[in-house]
Amino acid sequence: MARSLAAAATLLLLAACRAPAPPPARQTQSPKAAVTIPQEVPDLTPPADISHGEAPIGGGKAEPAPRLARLEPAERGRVHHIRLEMKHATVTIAPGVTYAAWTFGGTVPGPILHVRQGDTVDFTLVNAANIPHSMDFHAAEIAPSKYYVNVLPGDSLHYRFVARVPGAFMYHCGTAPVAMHIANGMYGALIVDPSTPRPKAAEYVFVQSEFYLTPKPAADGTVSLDWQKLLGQAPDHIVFNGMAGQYATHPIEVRPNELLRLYLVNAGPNRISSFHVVGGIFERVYQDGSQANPLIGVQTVNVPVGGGSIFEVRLREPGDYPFVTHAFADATKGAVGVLRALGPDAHAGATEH
Ligand SMILES: [Cu+2]
Repeated sequence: MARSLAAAATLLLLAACRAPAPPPARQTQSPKAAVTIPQEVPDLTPPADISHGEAPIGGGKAEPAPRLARLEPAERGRVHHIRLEMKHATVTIAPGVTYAAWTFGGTVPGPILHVRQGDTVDFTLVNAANIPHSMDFHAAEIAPSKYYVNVLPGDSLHYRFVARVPGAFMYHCGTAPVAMHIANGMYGALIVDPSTPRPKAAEYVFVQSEFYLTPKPAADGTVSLDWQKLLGQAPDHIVFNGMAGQYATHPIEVRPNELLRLYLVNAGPNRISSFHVVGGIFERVYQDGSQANPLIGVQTVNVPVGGGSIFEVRLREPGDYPFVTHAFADATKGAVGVLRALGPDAHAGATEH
């Protein structure tokens, strides 16, 4: 019995030795190679030592951020002559990262435009770039086939529209493929105040957007769009007003208990913004800018891609209050800032504890 078992084992061993060789792909993978596959291990050192400190937070006397978020008042006239030049430019999108962008006016986002309900926008678009571009104003009600047309290099386009509906509107290049033109930086915000003015507040505009980077910089050090990453919706940076974490390193100084009005326009091109102020509860949220039925007493509200909502909040005591998209992969990638409540209380009766 023992002998027959030994003989069977020998036969099995011989059979194994004669077995066909494994496929070449497997043969070339040594055990050492298998264990040296790089792992994406996050750095567990927090950039800042407070809740939601997803980026380093600036201390001491605050310097202005590279891009001011404060909303300038609308000009008094009822007709706004706006001329935007489309040009390709190098912009800084994160510390040490320069991007070969397509722009309205040389910046990403383009200029924040501000008018009142019923005002006329008299618009001239000039193409100073070397490929066709166009303009789509979400605040306008006009025929895209007439006005949102491609403008050739060196050419221009002029049209007018009435900003009939109040809100926080996106504008963007609508030339196909639109995702490419938006991801390269061709967007901005147009704020339309209602004809009955909103209550006085400190007002700020944030345009959220994404950048998808080529793995290696060009010879001049700039990175540019990685189209496959865009299609896979895997951005490298998600930013407010064109630069990762700029309002964390340069907090926005406000006063305790003053009414803050935050306009959040989500340019995308892909990611929903789940906007939230840490340590605050929104008094009112005008969803997608609608005046009807504002949300009252809410914590987090989604802003769809291509939409813009208006958030009102008061910070109840001095301190640093991060604002984020609560989709935290996106906050980690740069969509975080800080509102710093400092100085005298905006009104008596502030909570003390
Ligand atoms: Cu374009």
